[in-house]
Amino acid sequence: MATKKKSKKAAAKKPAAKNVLKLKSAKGAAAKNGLPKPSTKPFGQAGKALDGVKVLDFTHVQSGPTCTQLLAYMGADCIKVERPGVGDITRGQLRDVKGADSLYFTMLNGNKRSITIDSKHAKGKDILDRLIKHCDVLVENFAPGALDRMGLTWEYIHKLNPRMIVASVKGFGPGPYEDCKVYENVAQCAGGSASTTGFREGPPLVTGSQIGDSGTGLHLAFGIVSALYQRMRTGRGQMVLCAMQDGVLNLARVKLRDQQRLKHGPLAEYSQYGEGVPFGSAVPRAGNDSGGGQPGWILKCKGWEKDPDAYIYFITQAPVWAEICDLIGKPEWKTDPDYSTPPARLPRLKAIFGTIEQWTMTKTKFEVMDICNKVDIPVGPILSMKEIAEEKSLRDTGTVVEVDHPTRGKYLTVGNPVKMSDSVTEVKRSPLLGEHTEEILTKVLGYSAKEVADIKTSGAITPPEKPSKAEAA
Ligand code: CAO
Repeated sequence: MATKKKSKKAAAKKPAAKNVLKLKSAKGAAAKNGLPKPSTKPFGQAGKALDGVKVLDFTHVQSGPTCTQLLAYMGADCIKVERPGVGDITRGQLRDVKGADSLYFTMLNGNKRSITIDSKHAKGKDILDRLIKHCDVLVENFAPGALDRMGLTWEYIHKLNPRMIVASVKGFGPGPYEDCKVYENVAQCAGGSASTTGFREGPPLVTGSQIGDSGTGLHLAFGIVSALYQRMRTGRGQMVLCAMQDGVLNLARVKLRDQQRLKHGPLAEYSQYGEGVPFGSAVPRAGNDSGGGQPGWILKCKGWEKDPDAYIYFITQAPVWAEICDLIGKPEWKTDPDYSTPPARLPRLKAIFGTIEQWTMTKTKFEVMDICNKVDIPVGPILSMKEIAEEKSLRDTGTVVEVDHPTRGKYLTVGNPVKMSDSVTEVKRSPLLGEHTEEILTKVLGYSAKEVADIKTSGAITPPEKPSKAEAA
């Protein structure tokens, strides 16, 4: 004991220099990794994750813009190239306010700058060349072959800027459909989502979530960030391709899991098993069955007769079965061999959920949520978009953000769903068509005032003049 005490004392007396030395060697190790010294700035004040990354944003509609908006939220400078006079087609689609950019556009193009360039005009090509030399990443989601037809092949871009990452969304990867144009629902159908969504008795269904467009945009953003990281080692760019079919399949992978399980017998957690309906050779539609090993279903709540969203998703998670039995007034099910174990319950799920529903129908979805969560039963209210738009906690976290727009006024958008402690997102409104053309030409690309004047008269950044009636005649 005495020795221990002595050594403790001795340690306390050790000169601080030893500790300093240790810190020094830790610093040395960090330097060997090529990492700078840890910032001493407070978290959230050391810039943003993608500060300094320059993106030539050649995207349109939804999949590509989702990707570049995420990059912009993370701090990248996204320069959106749009066709003079027209812009991204979604500016004018599903318009709700006359003369203002649609919500379709504004909600997918925040935090970006807009420049108009006719990519098929000789001077327009010159501007694009300068942008390619300036930027780190080119993102596009044109129809297959469109970028090549502009003369912007991979070989051309790579020669001009070997560090450039060229990232594309296409409908399909190489194969029989590679030349096809693809929209959201085509991808949902071709990626295995539609055949596994809906009710057994009904047709395939597409989902309201844009897993083909926004889902693929998300995948592409991950590819771009990975390519940027690899470039730190290799010094060169690469092509990044995300096919929408692949993106949907990645999100529907549990169904490919089930396809393989089918070979070994029926899928016991699908309610058709309990109902005695035989399985075919492909994964069936499973209605509202839970995708995992804990059975769940959507149940009516108080007010369902008038409110189409008065429902709750209820999961009969095995570890809280006793709590469920007590809540719904069936304490005897805790010990009844027909109900007490998960396998015993599987053939009876429909009746079990029917009984639970008798209880949920006496409560609002929020009351069910409160009561069940107190005893750890996993449930989820079916929230309408109105409820989500008004939900205070989503506003507080910056997931739903209100921004002001010069022509449409205030609108709601979805902020960055990824929250980072040292890269804080400030959501900014989408740009007007060509709002930053002059700024980018002069401040980013270094064109002189005289050159800008020439470009303006050349027609490379302005819509083609309509011929006067006299000329047309
Ligand atoms: N200046 C001049 N021309 C321009 C231009 C510019 N700034 N920007 C685009 N264009 C031209 C393209 O060069 C192309 O011309 P050509 O076909 O004559 O070479 C033309 O505009 C149309 O491009 P597009 O074929 O991509 O557009 P589309 O409306 O016909 O098709 C879509 C739209 C989405 C089906 C198709 O782009 C596509 O399949 N993209 C890949 C998959 C994808 O992203 N789908 C998601 C759609 S929703 O997010």
